[in-house]
Amino acid sequence: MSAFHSNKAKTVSSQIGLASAVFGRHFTVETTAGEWFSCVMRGKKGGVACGDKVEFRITAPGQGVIEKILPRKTLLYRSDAFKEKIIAANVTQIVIVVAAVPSFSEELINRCLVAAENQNIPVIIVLNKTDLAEPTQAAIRLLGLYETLGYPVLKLSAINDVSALEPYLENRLSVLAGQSGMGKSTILNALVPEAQRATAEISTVLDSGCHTTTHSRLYHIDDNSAIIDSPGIQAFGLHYIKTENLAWGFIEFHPYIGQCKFHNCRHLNEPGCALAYAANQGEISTRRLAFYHKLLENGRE
Ligand SMILES: Nc1nc2c(ncn2[C@@H]2O[C@H](COP(=O)(O)OP(=O)(O)O)[C@@H](O)[C@H]2O)c(=O)[nH]1
Ligand SMILES: [Mg+2]
Ligand SMILES: [Zn+2]
Repeated sequence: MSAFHSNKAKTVSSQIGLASAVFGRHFTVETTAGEWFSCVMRGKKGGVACGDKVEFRITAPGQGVIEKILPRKTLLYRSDAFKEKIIAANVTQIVIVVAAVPSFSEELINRCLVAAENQNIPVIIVLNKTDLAEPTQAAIRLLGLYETLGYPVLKLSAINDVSALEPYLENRLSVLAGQSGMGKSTILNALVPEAQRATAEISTVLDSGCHTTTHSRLYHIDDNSAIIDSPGIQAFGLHYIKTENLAWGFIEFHPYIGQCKFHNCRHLNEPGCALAYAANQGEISTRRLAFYHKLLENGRE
């Protein structure tokens, strides 16, 4: 072969892969052939998220440079006034994990639901640690509201058995969301034994500052199902949701949007507000309307 041809052969090796691990500016990209490459992004740009389909060029055995992120089907991210952080790309389901012990934040559930509705991503809520029977009762009552809104609430004791979760994960790319200590790593290790994510003991104050999960990773469950574990999902800044779009994040508000007396009603104290009326009539939950108000008024960081 001439020198011309062999040079050319070196430069045409652009490939498509899946970003399956993100460590700051370093990425693992895997191909459908099952090869793994340690990659960086071309130039200074970051922005590759776990779950991204990328175009990359092999630069050395096992190494590559990501040249392009392919268009995303969904993008789950959070932001405050200063910066935004991508949590995962292309996910088709969010699994919110909560447990009665330690106590969970209902506000975080609501923030997560707003982000999910914004991207049209289905959600399931997993109530873990149901072996802790007594505290679990109160959590079941609280989560009843979300069940009536149409979000499945699955009761689980991950230290015993996660098989009830498996059918929900089939043929989807899911992302695990939830505060530290809820049992996400325990669930993941049970689903994907080779994951071996470190589980954290959260019994002491010292431990609570030590997050053992430090980077985003995608784990294959089978050929068509995978799950992403992401550290960035404890806080859920919604700075990017515009005021006029916030109500759309509350699924049961949808029928009332546009029915208020004022077309630019913010659903606070305006006269003729259809949402306030619906809450008075018991058609929507005052708890959810209060979360809406909180997000509207206190900023969405
Ligand atoms: N009782 C009980 N404890 C659990 C269960 N699942 C996880 N844990 C414990 O909760 C703690 C936090 O779990 P971990 O998986 O690290 O939570 P993560 O921070 O959400 O990843 C660990 O001590 C786990 O052993 C469960 O189903 N029942
Ligand atoms: Mg963990
Ligand atoms: Zn209104």
